[in-house]
Amino acid sequence: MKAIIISIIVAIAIIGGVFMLTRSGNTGQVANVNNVSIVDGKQIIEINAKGGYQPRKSIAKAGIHTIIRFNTKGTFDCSSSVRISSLNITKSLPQSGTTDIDIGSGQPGTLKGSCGMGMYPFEVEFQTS
Ligand SMILES: [Cu+2]
Repeated sequence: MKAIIISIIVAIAIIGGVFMLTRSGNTGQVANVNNVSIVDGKQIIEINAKGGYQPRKSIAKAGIHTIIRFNTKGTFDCSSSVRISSLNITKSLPQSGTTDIDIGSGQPGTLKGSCGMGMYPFEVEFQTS
């Protein structure tokens, strides 16, 4: 009887562990898939800025007028200062709110950005269909 109870407890612990692992894996994926949308012919890439950038990497379509929308919410760290050097863009974000950065039509390839000091990176991969 004791052995059965112990094996049930062990089984629950294993299932719980697997469940937590899959769940955290899924949330990461959802963030990557759902942050790019096309509204009125414009591509909008949403990135959360707080203690770094989430998602770190976005996949978008090349050749479409694109806006990167930064969301801040109580952001006091230096991720509130965004830099995309290849486009000569530096932008200060408010502590809370949304800030749209118009980057024109995305060129095929990877666009890299970071915080003002360069310690939090993010990138957008523009793919040709
Ligand atoms: Cu920084």
